[in-house]
Amino acid sequence: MNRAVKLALAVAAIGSLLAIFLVSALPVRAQEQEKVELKIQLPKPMFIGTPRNIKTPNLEAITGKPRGPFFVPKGTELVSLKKPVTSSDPQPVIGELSYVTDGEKSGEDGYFVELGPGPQWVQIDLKQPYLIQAIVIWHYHSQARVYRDVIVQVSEDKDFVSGVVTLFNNDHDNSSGLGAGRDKEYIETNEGRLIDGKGTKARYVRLWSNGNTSNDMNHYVEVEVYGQPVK
Ligand SMILES: [Ca+2]
Ligand SMILES: [Ca+2]
Repeated sequence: MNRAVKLALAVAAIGSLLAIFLVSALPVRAQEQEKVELKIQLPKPMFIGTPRNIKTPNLEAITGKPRGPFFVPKGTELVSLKKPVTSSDPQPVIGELSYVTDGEKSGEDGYFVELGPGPQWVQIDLKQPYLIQAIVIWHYHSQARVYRDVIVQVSEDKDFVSGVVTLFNNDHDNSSGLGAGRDKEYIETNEGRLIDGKGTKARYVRLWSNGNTSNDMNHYVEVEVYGQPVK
């Protein structure tokens, strides 16, 4: 066999190996990365028009437009429904902690849980780790208001001592003491606020707030966590 033939055979062999690799690897990757629009069931809006007189230093621009689509990997599902909820305020002033994950999102009275004043958190135990793609929060949506120091963290540690990832933090002046955040404050609506989970692996989700522009109390109508099981 002369050198040219040997070289041609070697190139052919490498080429076919590469082809096998590409054919076997590509469909898996394409499947993993296939994105679909996240479908979120929204409650009925409770107010319309321009929010009145909200004075707060770190508010995002109000567009009045609906939230655009949010895309998640195919196979992402609601993983928080009816999951257990704990809180820094274990005895809510109004309602029950279970309201946070009961699937009811109405803005009417009787659907929100009220926690005491000052910085408070609620925590959802997803019962197993998930790749978290999105968290949607409805604090209270029958009146335009801004909740202070909204901080969303995830962890595999139920005490949030180690491995804590902060996904959202709009406490621009660090008044809640968890570190200053760069996210903007926002007005509550029936759309809730969608936080990008960025595929973070975690079992527990902890959400902080520190009163709001109408009163010092903390409220939740519902929190939804969307994720994929960890394989
Ligand atoms: Ca609820
Ligand atoms: Ca603050």
